[in-house]
Amino acid sequence: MTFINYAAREINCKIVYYGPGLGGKTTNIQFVYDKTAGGAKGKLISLATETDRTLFFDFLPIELGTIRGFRTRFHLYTVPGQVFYDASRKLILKGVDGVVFVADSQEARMDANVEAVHNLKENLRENGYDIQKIPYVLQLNKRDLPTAVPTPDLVKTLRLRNEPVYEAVAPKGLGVFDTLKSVVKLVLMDLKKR
Ligand SMILES: Nc1nc2c(ncn2[C@@H]2O[C@H](COP(=O)(O)OP(=O)(O)OP(=O)(O)O)[C@@H](O)[C@H]2O)c(=O)[nH]1
Ligand SMILES: [Mg+2]
Repeated sequence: MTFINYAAREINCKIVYYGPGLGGKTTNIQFVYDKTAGGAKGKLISLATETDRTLFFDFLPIELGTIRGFRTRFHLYTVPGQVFYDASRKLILKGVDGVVFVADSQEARMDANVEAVHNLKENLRENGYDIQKIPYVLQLNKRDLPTAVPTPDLVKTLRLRNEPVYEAVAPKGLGVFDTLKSVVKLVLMDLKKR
């Protein structure tokens, strides 16, 4: 639900990072925050538990230039991945324009990945969105770990449609901006269609 403010000549889009607990969603937007120039970013707001797990969401507004005279602002959100925060996840998906699924490549997290994909589908549906149609990118994070499952296997299990797939090591920033640029592009293409 892109918000276009004609008076202020602004386009506001919402991107949600979704995925299993500890998969690296917060690390992704933390990296974006660290590498984005001061003028182009707002405050990174994180509501976290004492152990740095996302409690409600993280929020980061960034500005990505102008399109036909409109300033475009992307609001990046992460959901809390822990299973019992489902009500928060559902709420955070309201008004979403694009989704990044951050998968944890570790073998031991495969069930959690599959469950999170299923949970995303369900929560999108309950908010009136179709996972087959919404701008969507799959990120395979934690590629640096020795227990990482081979990429083709992850793709086979987790890819939902022909969505773009990126390998990532979020703390090092590998794949982080490729993923973001890709979902931004899909959101803007989607916007053009309307
Ligand atoms: N080795 C490695 N560790 C990572 C990677 N990405 C994230 N981590 C670590 O994994 C832990 C969890 O990362 P977060 O970004 O907090 O995970 P999250 O998905 O936001 O977790 P929740 O908020 O609980 O849903 C942190 O200790 C990160 O440093 C990666 O690519 N490789
Ligand atoms: Mg988090």
